[in-house]
Parts: sequence; C-alpha cells; structure tokens
Amino acid sequence: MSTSLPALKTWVDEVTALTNPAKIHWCDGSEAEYQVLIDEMLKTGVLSELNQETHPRCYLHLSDPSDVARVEHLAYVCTETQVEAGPNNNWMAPGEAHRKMDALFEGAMAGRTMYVIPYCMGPFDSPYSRCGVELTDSAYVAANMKLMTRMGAKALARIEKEGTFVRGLHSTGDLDPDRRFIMHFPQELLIQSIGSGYGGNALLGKKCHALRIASHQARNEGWLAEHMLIVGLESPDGETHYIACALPSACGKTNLAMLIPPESMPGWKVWTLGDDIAWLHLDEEGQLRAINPESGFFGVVPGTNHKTNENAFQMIAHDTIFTNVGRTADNQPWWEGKDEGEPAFDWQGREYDPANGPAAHPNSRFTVAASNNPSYSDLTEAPEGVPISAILFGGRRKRVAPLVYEARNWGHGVLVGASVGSETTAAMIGEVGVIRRDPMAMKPFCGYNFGEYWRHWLSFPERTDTLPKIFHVNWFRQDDDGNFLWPGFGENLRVLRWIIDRVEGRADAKETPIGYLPHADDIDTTGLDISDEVMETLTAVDLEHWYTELDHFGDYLDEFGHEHVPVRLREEQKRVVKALSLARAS
Ligand code: OXD
Ligand code: MN
Repeated sequence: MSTSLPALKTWVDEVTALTNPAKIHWCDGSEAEYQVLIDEMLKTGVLSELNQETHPRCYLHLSDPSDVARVEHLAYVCTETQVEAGPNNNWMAPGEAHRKMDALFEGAMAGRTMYVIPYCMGPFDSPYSRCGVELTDSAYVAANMKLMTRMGAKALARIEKEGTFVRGLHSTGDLDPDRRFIMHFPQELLIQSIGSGYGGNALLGKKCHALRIASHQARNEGWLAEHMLIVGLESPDGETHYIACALPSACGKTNLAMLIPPESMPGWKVWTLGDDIAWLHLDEEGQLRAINPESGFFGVVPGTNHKTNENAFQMIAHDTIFTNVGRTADNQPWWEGKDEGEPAFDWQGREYDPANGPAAHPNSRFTVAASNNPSYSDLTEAPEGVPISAILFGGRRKRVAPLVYEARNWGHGVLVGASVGSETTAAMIGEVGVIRRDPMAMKPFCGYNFGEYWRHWLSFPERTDTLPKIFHVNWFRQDDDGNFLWPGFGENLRVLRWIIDRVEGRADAKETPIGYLPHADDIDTTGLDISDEVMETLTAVDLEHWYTELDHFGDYLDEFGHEHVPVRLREEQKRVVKALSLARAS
C-alpha cells in the first residue's frame, strides 16, 4: 500500500530518510491486520495474553516504569511567537524545536518497523471531522490507534480527497526521560513526539491532535475543540437531552459518560457518545452540535467495579488492551477497587507485595473500542453530531464548590469555565491532591494563549442566540473527616435531571452572586441516606471562600496579559467579586 497524495508520499519519504526504519507498513485498519499486530507483540513480549476464558481477546502491556503518564512539562507549543502559545503552554521557537527533534529522530527507527497510520477523527462522512497520519515505530501504538480512532484505508481515501491532514511523527526512542519531548507546530499542522510510548504522549490522535492542534484550527474556523464527554439522557417520556461536560483528567468523565440510572429513576436511559473529547460546531440554525472525534476509550482502570461503572466493567471484559494493571493467580487483570479477586502480580510484573505499592499503577489504563460499551449511542456515527442542551464544567473540590450551579448567561458561563480549579490526580506526573487552576479542564491541552481562547468562547453569542446553558458541578465535596457528602456515580443523574429541568424552564432555583443554585429540596433525594443538613451544605454558597477564590482569579487573569484577556471576562469577574462583597456585608 502507498498513496496517491504527493504531500503524504514526500513526508513519508523524508521521515524514512531521517529515521531509517528497517520496514514500512501502511495500516489498512482491518481486523486481520489488528490480529497480526497483536500476534507479533505476543511474540516479542510487548503484550502478554490475559485469561482468554474470562477475558477473551484481552491483553496486557507493561510500560517502562519511567513512562506511566502524560508529561505536561515536556509538551511544547512551537508557534512563531511565545505570546501566541501563552503562559499556559511551554514554548519553543519552531526553528530550535525542529533542530532538536531532527537530531533526536535521526536513525531513531533503525531496525524497527515504521507504521503509517492514516486516521479520521470523527465520523468518516462528517463535515466536522478532521484527518491525520501518524508515523510510529510502536506496534502497541498502531494497535491502540485502531481502537481509539477510525484508522486505515477509509481514512486514507478521505485524506487523499481532501489533500490536507495533520502530520504526527512518533518514536519511542530509547525511553530516556531526558530525551522525551512532545512538540506541536500548529501553524504546520505537525506533531513530533519522542521518548514515550504512553497514552496521550504517543497516541497522537488524542490530546495532541484532537485538542492541542484542533483547538488552533477551531479558533481559526469558528468552532470549539474541548476536553468534554458527550452523553445523552433519555427520560421515561422518551425526551433525550445531550450534554457536554468538561472535567479535568481522572475526575470521572468516563463514569459520567456511562452512568447507570439509580433505582429511584426507573425508565431513564443513558447513551454514551464520548468520554474525553468533544468537537462543537454551530449548525446553520445556530444550534451547537457535538461530535466525538475518537472512536474508543483510553480510561483509567483503578476504581472500576460493578457499582462505580457497570458498563465499563462489562466493556473491558473482552477485546481490551490493558496497560499497567496487576494480575490474579489465574491471569485475570486486577486493579485496586475492582472489588473481586486478589492480586498475585503487580504492574511491573513482580509478585505482588503490598510493600511495593499498589498492584495496578494508579494511572493504569484500558484501551477499548467505543462500540464495546453497552450504553453506546448509534448517534456516535451521525455526521451531523448531536444537539447540545447544556455545557457542564466541574472539578474535584473537597470544599467551596457546591454540588451544582447555573451560570447567569453565556458570558458568565465562560467565567465559570475559566475559573475552574481542581485537585490534581495521577493522570499527570507531579504531586497528587493539590488545587490547580484548570480553565475549561484545558490547562494541558489548549494549543494557544488562554486569553485568546476565552475571547473565542465569548464570541459565540455574536453568531447565535440559542446557545446552551452553562453549569458547574462538583461530586467531590467532603466533610471534615474526609467522607464524601454526595454519593456520586449513578446518583449524579439526580443532579443532571435538575439541569435538564432548568434547561426546559421546569425547575426552581435561587439567585446568588455565583449564579443560580437549587434549593436544598430541588434535588430529588428519594431513597438516599442523606440528611437535610448535608443537602443544605451542598447547595449553599460559602461567600467568604468564593470571594477569595474569585478575587485571586483576577490575579491569575493578569498572567495572560491585559491585551489578551477579554474585557468582558474581566467585567464578569469584577461583577461577581462585587456581588460577593455586597452579600458578605449584608
Ligand atoms: C486522559 C487525560 O487520558 O485527560 O484522558 O489524561
Ligand atoms: Mn482526558
């Protein structure tokens, strides 16, 4: 296989000359090809087979212990000027980045096979989809890309027709963290990544293309590329609302996307469209519509059990690649919070010994096709996407943030999204549990200056007057002893129902300086063991803390330079700070 597109052929030839692979394989995306990749990896030890009776077609990959998460400090945006990348990104001048990467890639694929992976982000026949080609020397990446994207011959045909595509060059290199870099050249539609074989560092369709490069394209073309799940909520009357929800990494997006309705809400159905990324476009009527550019899930495994996420539990019982989980004595995958079985081996292949830490790495993952999910929505393949009724932002907050609140309007909603803060998790390298600002959950993923990004968000009301309502949610409030106040998981549908009822103008709320909140009894808690007092706490505004939080947010905005931060956003911030200060005084 090769290509009729000169631009692609020339690039593959150039990369071949630079990296010197022993063989080149053009991926056609077929099932037979996937099986050959798996068989090869079983032979070379990159994968091992899990118990095929309990987990048919499931395999285990153990990564290098120094290569277990996304490396935000080694991800760069290489725009002509540093201000274009903004203080939210690491920056390197394109010339310098190219010199550095060319030196690292020189001969990097010697003795290896280079896989040419054409892929389409989004349904093949959607005008909203965008394509790319990843060149990689990792069979593990090729197999993961088969599950995570629409890859192969059909994608190549679209690329050849369109003539444009995002170029992604990846090599695992020598896995030395000192020679690990992920460079984005948005102006060249180019990604180069070396030194890691893990997740978002290596599966370039995901964070690198569908968020960092796509956010750039989206600004230029008038749409949004966001770190959001997409889920459909169908009421017993058959009314379905689609919502898009941005939460930072490892804050439960996958669980929310696959939620099982609680017993107290019979007849409700939940349909999953995506668990990580949404591309949002205005259609001709001015309705915001979403597609999920991905076609698979790369989800955090620990904590997945029948109670937390039954759909995911079933989904990963077959046709799944596990990375860095432990194993039971009879070779089933095992992880902390699985609630069944016992570990015999840990994620480094050692005999399990609690003195060595958890059996599964806290950021261990499953890779699985979206169609494996029992709550898979057929509309995942709809070229026109789904209409979005509400946008949710949220974070992991022990204190301060209430269970849910609604922004007054789109402009205020942009402030709500921009001021998201969350406790850090194991999905990124660094200390876990500290609060960091994560505007729109895009801190590691926005490919350009946040100031300009907020301006782009704020421009949407100029083009339509039917934008969705914006909300903020927090499932993670705790009491002083560290107990969660809200049960979370399936019970979150109770909160989503209030949100839908607000969208439909059917639910009551109280007006506060931070937006509209439910009264304690506006959320249905039938059948829950939760006191009125706790519901009061979950639906109260802590004026002192909010004042401090939003006042400090003003300092944070200053970091982006006053010429970049939209006046409208500052006005919103000042308006809310003033309202909080008045409420405190009264
Ligand atoms: C992810 C992440 O893997 O956000 O989705 O880290
Ligand atoms: Mn994510």
